Amino acid sequence: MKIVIGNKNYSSWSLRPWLALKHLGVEFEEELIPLSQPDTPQRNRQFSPAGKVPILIDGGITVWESLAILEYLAEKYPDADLWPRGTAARANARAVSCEMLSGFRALRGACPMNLRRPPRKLAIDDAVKADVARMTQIWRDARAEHGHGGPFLYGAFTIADAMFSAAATRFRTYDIDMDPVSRAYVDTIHEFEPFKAWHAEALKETWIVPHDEVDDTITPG
Ligand SMILES: N[C@@H](CCC(=O)N[C@@H](CS)C(=O)NCC(=O)O)C(=O)O
Repeated sequence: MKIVIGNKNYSSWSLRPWLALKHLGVEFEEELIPLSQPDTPQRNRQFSPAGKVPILIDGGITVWESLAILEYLAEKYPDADLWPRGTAARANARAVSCEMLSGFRALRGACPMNLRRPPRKLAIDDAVKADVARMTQIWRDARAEHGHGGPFLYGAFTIADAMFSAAATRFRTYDIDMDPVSRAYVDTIHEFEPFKAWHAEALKETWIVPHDEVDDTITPG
């Protein structure tokens, strides 16, 4: 299998299926196509007509869209429980993963994933605050209702954690206020070995994507 990804520092959508691949412990190749270069869409379109990363190639099968890739992996490796086992937990995990895929646009726009940015507080507007409130409610509810078997949303690592992983980094990078349950969850993502491996590689990158470099710092308090 091969996964085509963007820069590890900025490509939040690439992070998601890459984490699942590492978690599965399967062998895979990766090809990194830097984001926001003049030839980026053209290079991405060599692999997928959608022209965006991530893209998974498994023999003759090409899958794009992060959640579709994760679904493909769940189907290919059914014993890995990439979705939680219980029907209620699985339904909930699917619903919140779809929310992540299609929503939280204010938070994603104002606080791009940028793993190299030293953590500093950012002034956030009401739309971002509303996204933060909804996201942390999802995390608290999942942890309370389904998270008894481990530190992830549904206990063990699942696709829902892959989907929220990039968001968790934003909470640290922009020093966003959160409740203790959400803070513990953000820490869990940062301590997850596959995430640490991605993060270490991100820190070595030197490409700059200017529109993802947000530096509107405010004085805390
Ligand atoms: N909904 C897509 C979003 C994919 C996406 O927007 N990827 C970005 C990188 S994170 C991209 O390829 N951008 C193309 C570019 O920068 O030219 C998914 O979930 O995979």
